[in-house]
Amino acid sequence: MSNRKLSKRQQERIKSIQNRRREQAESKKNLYDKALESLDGLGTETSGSVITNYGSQVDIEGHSEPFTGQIVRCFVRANIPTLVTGDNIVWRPAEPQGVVVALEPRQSELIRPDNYGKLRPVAANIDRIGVVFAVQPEPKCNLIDRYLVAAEAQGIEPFLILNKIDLLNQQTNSDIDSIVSSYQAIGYKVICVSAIDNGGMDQLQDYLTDKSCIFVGQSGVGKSSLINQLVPDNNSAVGPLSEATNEGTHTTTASKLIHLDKGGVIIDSPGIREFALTHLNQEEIIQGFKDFRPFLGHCKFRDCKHENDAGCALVAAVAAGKLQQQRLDNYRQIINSLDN
Ligand SMILES: Nc1nc2c(ncn2[C@@H]2O[C@H](COP(=O)(O)OP(=O)(O)OP(=O)(O)O)[C@@H](O)[C@H]2O)c(=O)[nH]1
Ligand SMILES: [Mg+2]
Ligand SMILES: [Zn+2]
Repeated sequence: MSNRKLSKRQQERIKSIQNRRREQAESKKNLYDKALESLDGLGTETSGSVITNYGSQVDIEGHSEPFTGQIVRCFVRANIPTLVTGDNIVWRPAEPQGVVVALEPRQSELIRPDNYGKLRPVAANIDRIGVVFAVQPEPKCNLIDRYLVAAEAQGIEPFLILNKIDLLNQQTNSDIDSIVSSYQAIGYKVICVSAIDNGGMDQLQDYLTDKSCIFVGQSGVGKSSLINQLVPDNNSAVGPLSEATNEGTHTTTASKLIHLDKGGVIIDSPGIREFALTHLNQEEIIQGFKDFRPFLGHCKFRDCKHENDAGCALVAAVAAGKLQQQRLDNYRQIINSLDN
């Protein structure tokens, strides 16, 4: 009896979820149909790429004549997955807005789970991830390591950018130096720059030329400032650090693709506080610590947790000075955070 009751209730719940989904899909479709009615002279299909996604609409750049290089605001056909900066698309021109009608397959994508655990692409078709940190706000190596793991898992080459070297002084110098040298020791490229006095910018410019790169990192590290320096025509909003906390104030709210004068593209992205890695399994995470790789498979026990287990090859490597304690700590922190 109770079984039947339960299953009836379950059935009702499922029905109501399905109804809600149908209503949502229909309202999205109605919006799209209404939007189409308001358009004049829908043109033939042509290629383009996504510059910025504003939610219900996107800015795209035309790839073929007569729209080459033009930025056009577009609606997005209802059945298309969430578009992100860097996506290649098919669109149809119209007045006053165009319509995106198809998404081309992605060569690469940076993805991360949103606050509800749902996977969201961040950017597409990128070949490098520039993880930006700065003398101020204080660097968070755990966040840097999370970006490195995500990049390794996605097969996109990461590198590091230390910004605001104009602020280095005796007090900050040794801490920052040790962060830079620790990542260099692992084999990551670290480019040290200042967006204020232009120090190191030529090296950064050369490293980005002809590549498709995204700048990621904490709010306030100077991602947008660096892009404004790299591309003088670009005028992205830049915001001060909070006086109370010395943290960034989340100035950039949507990713944006910008062309580099010497070739290649750079994507500015909103600063983030945390980067969950719940979409990766333990194996993918540990493989993302590339300095661990020589020691993996050498622990005494196959199910070693690399905590206080006897015969742990990673712990031994730290004791022998072959691996950094901070990296092992960050790995453990990431693994423990997966349970929450
Ligand atoms: N001293 C110094 N300040 C800098 C430098 N680069 C950026 N800033 C300052 O740092 C603050 C934050 O810069 P933004 O470019 O807005 O930082 P962001 O990383 O884009 O921040 P979000 O968009 O919030 O993620 C601003 O007050 C900039 O003027 C630098 O090289 N040196
Ligand atoms: Mg910004
Ligand atoms: Zn171990």
